[in-house]
Amino acid sequence: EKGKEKWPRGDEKVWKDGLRGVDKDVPDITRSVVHHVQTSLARQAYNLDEAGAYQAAALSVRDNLLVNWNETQLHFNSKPTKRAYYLSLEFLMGRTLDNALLNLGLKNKYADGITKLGFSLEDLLEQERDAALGNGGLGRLAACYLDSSASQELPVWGYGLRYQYGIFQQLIGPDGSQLEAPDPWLQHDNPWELPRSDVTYDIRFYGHSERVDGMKAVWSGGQEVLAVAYDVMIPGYATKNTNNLRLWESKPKRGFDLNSFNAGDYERAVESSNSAAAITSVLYPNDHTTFGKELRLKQQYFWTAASLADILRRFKNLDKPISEFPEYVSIQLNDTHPTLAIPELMRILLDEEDVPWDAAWDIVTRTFFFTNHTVLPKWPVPLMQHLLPRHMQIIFDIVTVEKKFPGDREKLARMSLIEEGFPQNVRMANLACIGSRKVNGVAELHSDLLRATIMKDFVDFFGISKFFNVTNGITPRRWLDQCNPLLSQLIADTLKLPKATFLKDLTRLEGLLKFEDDPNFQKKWAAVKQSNKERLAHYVQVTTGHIINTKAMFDVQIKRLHEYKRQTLNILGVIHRYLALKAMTPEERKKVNPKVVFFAGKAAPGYYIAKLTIRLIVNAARIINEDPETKDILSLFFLPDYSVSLAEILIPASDISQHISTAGTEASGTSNMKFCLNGGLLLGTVDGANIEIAEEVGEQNVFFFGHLTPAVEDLRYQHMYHPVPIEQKCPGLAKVINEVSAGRFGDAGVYEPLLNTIRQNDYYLLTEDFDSYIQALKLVDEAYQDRTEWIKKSIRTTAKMGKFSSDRAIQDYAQECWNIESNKLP
Ligand code: T68
Repeated sequence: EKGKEKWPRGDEKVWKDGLRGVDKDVPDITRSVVHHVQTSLARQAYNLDEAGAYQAAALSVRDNLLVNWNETQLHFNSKPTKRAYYLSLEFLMGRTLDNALLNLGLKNKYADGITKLGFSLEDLLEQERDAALGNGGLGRLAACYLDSSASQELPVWGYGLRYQYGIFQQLIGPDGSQLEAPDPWLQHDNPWELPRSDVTYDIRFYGHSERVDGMKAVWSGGQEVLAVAYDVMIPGYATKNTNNLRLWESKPKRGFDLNSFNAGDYERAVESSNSAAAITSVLYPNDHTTFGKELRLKQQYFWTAASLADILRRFKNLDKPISEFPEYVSIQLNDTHPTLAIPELMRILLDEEDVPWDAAWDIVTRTFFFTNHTVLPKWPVPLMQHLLPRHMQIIFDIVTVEKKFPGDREKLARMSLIEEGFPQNVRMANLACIGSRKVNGVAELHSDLLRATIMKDFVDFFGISKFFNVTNGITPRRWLDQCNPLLSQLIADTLKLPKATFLKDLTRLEGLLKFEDDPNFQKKWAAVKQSNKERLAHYVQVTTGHIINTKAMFDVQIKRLHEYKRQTLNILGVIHRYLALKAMTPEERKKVNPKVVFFAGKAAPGYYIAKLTIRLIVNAARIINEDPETKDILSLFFLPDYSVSLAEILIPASDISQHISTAGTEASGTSNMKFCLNGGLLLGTVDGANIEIAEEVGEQNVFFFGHLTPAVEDLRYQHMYHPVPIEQKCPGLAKVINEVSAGRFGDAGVYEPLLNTIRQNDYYLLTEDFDSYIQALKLVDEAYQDRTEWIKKSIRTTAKMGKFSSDRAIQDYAQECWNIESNKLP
């Protein structure tokens, strides 16, 4: 066994002493920070600003992570271990310093040390820029899963891309529209990554593929690009285990093309080197819809090919026959984005490892697991043929083999990897499905829908057991302890448990149920919420200048802007409320419970309708917040540039949050879980994980409204073929729409395209759900009047969130799919 070999060089004791890292004592911490100030930053106490102090503190914490990271890798390499790999084009990590300190259990000590050096840790934490290499739920889920894998001492690595620019920065222009600016997050040194200039792979594009014998081929020519590894340390909570997230950067293979350079064609030489660097330059800012773009396909192949080469190299160190690959490697495909890994592994096995077709396909289909999150991307055959000729050949070979399956023609056509048409398309979801051992959706309803609709033919063919559910989860470390330290402490004090107990086993929160009737506890519970509301109000005051009434109910909807998520329903509901308030007498208004509504979220830059919704929210806020008659009882904010860090302030402050997608459209949702964990109640449709949340906390503790999934299809059909004018269908909504249309919130005319989506075929069924939505909002108002009962609901909600820990979700994957085991560092 490698780990038991004799010490490689020098005196083991001397080495071990040096490797022990920073001791957990304050003098050692300050010494290490000062050391980094002097050596890494070449500064002194005289010229150190907060940004510098943050860098030095981060480098000092990073030293701890590196020691643990190294030990973890050594530990898992010391004997052949099965590993799982999470392939995700997005990892929405947010900030690292606070999380790392909490996971290492060093936060208080560092706070003391930093204070002694004349800074405040809280201020330094604010210096860090979010790592925002993701669009929304899918990317944040990947980040939560890394935290849970490390915290449970599982051998899991993430693989992704090191984009130079993350999700764009959102600005609001003078007319209320979203503007986009780049996010150069790597402008300052990033202390949380480790460049691995020795870990590189050549990745080929274009060229031609020539069959050599049978199913084998040689792929040559074209363009070669270098993939360079950057490692990001992922510390587990209350464990030394520290996993790895490996991100790839693209670089030209040679500085530039010397042939062109010598021939005097300088521009061409630089162009090809630029085109290599372009691959990982920017995250595509479209959630759900990016396909058809050559650079996007290049990103997908570059990343899957580099990751697979790396995984194979690690496997080869084990000296096992290639047929045992699936015994040591499981690969989870996060949506269809990494599906090219399937033909890529086939290519390696066939062309480089000399494995016959059937044996290769057997290895592939025992290695991959596929999680579906949303819709079904397709890639045009001609584009793939040009960029990846060998992979297109393999996909056609898979189709040839598929054709030998028995079955009726129509069904085969539906299941085919190739969609006929001009041009033909490759259906990535079908490829991911047939190339994987198992397929899952991300909440019960979503998995049921998959099995009943898009995967139905595959269920008939492969059997139901290939298709299963893993309900999403969130990490309680970041989404309770880090973002809501007061609540975490109150829970620990009340349950008389160390935080680590419930942060590692979230079902322990159920212990809070015993205290729901205790007035003293209720008071403390309410005080925590109040102080989080004040923290948010402070943020809003500093960033926008507005003063918020923190005694008001805080109502929050924060997520990507999307028609299906129906922020439009929310803003029209707010306007409805405003009009109702305006119609009241001053006496009547005095009885109304004040409310502050918060929105945040980005729209894809090309998503015109979603951007109009932002504009309407912003401009409605400008009118409503200035209205002296109502501003004390209703105000409205669109907080720009939504991010993980902003979510960490908003979520703990919410009394009620909205998750109001048209039934059957939100695969799961994960912020719903975050709000509930922090004692916010939920107003939502019967969709995604809302359903399972209600099952846990009890339907009497959530506010449901709207049509159910089975009704949606029929309603849409009626809208299509038997349209009814909106004045008739939903007079309340018609009135609101008319006010907007008439220019009451500025810009008469500009909102017409948005309003027409509702007036015309109303695909997302706002006219169908509006009345019950308004009714549900009324119930929320009434419930909030009875503050004691509200607090009890809030306590019960938090207490029943155990199921939604990402630790549980990761255990589901580890057992159902990956077949890997925990292995704690001594
Ligand atoms: C989300 N999907 C689901 N996609 O919408 C959400 N897509 O219901 C679910 O909770 C979450 O995944 C986690 O399972 C996304 O976030 C994307 O962001 C995306 C990005 C690029 C391309 C396609």
